[in-house]
Amino acid sequence: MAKKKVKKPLTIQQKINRRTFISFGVFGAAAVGGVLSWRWLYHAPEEATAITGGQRVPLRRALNKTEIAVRRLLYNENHLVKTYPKHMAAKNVRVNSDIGIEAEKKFDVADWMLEVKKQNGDTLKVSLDELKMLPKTEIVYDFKCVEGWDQISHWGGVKFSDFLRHYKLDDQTLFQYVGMETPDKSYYVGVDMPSAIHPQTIMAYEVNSMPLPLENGAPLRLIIPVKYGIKNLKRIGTITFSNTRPRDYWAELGYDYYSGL
Ligand SMILES: Nc1nc2c(c(=O)[nH]1)N[C@H]1C(S)=C(S)[C@@H](COP(=O)(O)O)O[C@H]1N2
Ligand SMILES: [Mo]
Repeated sequence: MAKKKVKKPLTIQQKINRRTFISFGVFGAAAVGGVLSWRWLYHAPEEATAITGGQRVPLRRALNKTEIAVRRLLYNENHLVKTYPKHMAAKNVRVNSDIGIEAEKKFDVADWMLEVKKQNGDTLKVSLDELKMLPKTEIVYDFKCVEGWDQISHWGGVKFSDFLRHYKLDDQTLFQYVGMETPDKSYYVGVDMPSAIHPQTIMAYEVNSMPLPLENGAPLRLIIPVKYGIKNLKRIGTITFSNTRPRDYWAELGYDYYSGL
């Protein structure tokens, strides 16, 4: 019968030595790994300066992934923003910021038409009267500006999703983003599709049941309650659809592209 080889048990000192060796090994590998990944990131190409810029490509990729994950965790696109009874709406609606709609700039509401540029190159032109024939949606909610003020206000217009459906633009919702610009192209926003087709997002032509004043965005402005004021573009001129982020006035200046509430 073959004699079983008996392993000699390790002494305490041997055990300590072995553990020390292993932990230094692990620690050292981690350190080398850290330095290597830092060098990899440091030498990685810089992203093109566009919507966002000045970051290494892999880092931006990670940032974007984190943004999406955090958003899914904290924010459900289907939740409804709190609404209020009409009597609680401010009688004097604030006017804030007029980029692209400056009073001295010549603009005639009568000449205005909404331009929708489809991805296949087709352009659809819609008049205000045509928009007013669609079902009207009203909302009273707390409008919030990143500058620190908010105001309960009452808006009326066409639900963006109703508009898309009516003009057979449903296929455009397969794109990830909607871009909107003022007719003079000096103020512009990009909005993720889930927020654009959110049931409370409207293109408003009324405030307090009256036609929208020019300084609040006449003839048509975006009211997107799931976003801060900066995304609520006044005087929509053109609408586009894309899978890349449309240019965004405030994101270019460092504000959060998403700007959700
Ligand atoms: N064309 C245009 N739209 C705009 C702006 C602007 O400067 N130009 N400012 C935005 C900001 S920062 C806010 S808070 C709201 C203000 O809308 P209100 O003037 O109707 O209160 O409009 C948004 N839409
Ligand atoms: Mo704002």
